[in-house]
Amino acid sequence: MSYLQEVLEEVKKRNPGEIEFHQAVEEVLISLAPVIEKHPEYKNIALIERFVEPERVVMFRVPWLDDQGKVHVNRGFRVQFNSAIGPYKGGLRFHPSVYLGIIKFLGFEQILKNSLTGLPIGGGKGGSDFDPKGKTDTEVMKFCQSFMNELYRHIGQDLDVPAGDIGVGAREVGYLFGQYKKIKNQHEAGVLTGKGLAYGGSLARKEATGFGLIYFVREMLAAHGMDYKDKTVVISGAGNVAIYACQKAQEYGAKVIAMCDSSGYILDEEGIKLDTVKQLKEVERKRIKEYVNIHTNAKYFEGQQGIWTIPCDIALPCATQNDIQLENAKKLVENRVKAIGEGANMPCTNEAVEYFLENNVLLAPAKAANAGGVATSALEMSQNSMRLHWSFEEVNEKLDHIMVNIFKASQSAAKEYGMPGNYVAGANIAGFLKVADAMMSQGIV
Ligand code: NDP
Ligand code: 2IT
Repeated sequence: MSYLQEVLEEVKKRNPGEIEFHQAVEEVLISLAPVIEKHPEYKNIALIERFVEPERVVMFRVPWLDDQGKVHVNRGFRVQFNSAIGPYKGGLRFHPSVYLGIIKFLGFEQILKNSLTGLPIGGGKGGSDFDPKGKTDTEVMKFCQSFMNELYRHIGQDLDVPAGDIGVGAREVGYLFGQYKKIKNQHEAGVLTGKGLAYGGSLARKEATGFGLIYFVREMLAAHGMDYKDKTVVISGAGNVAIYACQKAQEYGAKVIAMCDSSGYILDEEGIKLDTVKQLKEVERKRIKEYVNIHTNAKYFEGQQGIWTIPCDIALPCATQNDIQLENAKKLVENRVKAIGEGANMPCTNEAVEYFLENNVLLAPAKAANAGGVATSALEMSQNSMRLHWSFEEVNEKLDHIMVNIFKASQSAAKEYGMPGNYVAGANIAGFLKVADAMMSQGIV
């Protein structure tokens, strides 16, 4: 058995039941084989064994009172995975499916993603099995305050800097920040990112993940002689990432025809009217099916998975993990999809990724393609440290530049290690080499 295979088997044995974590580790370790061949010294210092083991895991009780006075108990998590290149950095996810295996997969991916940004941020992730859906503002606030009553001990602007993810947006970050400030009696702006603009947030952070995805895919298409003009695009999700991916794709002349939430999808052959989606999702917090009441030409289909049966040139999964499974991948290829851009984290199963690559579909992997969000979070931290604000244009320009660099790094690593055009392997290798170098330099810690 090879060194990497041994480590993978050990990960599965030591972390029983954490299937998403196994999946994420497997995908990365497979692509590191040529790196280990070139650097046999990594084995002697157990570099990979250390890389797959979080530096620290915190799990805690989050009790809160609903509006009727009933007590609920949720579970909170923060996984501080790797601090080799900077303070732990990564979002918080509030979703009923959250358990340790999900947070560990996200934290593990975040190490390499953050490395790819070229900015000084380590990898971490957190969250809770709390479901914000159907809760009142007061209930969400009380939950966030209780969550922070424990989390504050473990975070700080030079220690660990959380942000949003599924179910955590500006509203939740605001309540979390308010409670942190109350406990610490200090306006430590850089402790959280994705903040409101009135108290230290960065312009363009809200747009950053979606815009960044579109910039990365633009570079990938260009490298293969294509662009967005008149391309048909299908986007899963209707949250933060999906909305701003849609906006930028439309600006580049693409025709986005479908979006979804976890209940079902809308198909608008004339092109999605994004203002309606923003109003329904960002303002009213309603379901996507309401869209067809406003635009009667559009159709709504119950069930989210059917979205992948729609013929399109570019598919952008921006909802959640394992959204595109092998069967969906086969259907997309049959319908002649040209490119996949992963806006969500691990939205394609490993089998689906393999199938796309075998069938010469361009694939922009999540840890490279959605890194614009965390990169802009790091720019928010910089602005907080300097106590100043950059304009929207300035941040957006920096973001574009970062995405171009991430594409180039993934492209050249893929080429150097004998897999040209395989941006999945390229991103894993480019991200890993910097982390490995930093870990090597810092001794056995
Ligand atoms: P939001 O909470 O804003 O939106 C999530 C969207 O995905 C909603 O439309 C939601 O539908 C849908 N969704 C969530 N879970 C499921 C599910 N199990 N099945 C089907 N649809 C689902 O989250 P974000 O847009 O912020 O995050 C989307 C993805 O992007 C996640 O994978 C996240 O990790 C990743 N990401 C986010 C970044 C950020 O800056 N926000 C940065 C990089 C990656 P519903 O409302 O019905 O639940
Ligand atoms: O998955 C991700 O990169 C995020 N949810 C954003 C993390 C961040 O710290 O901005």
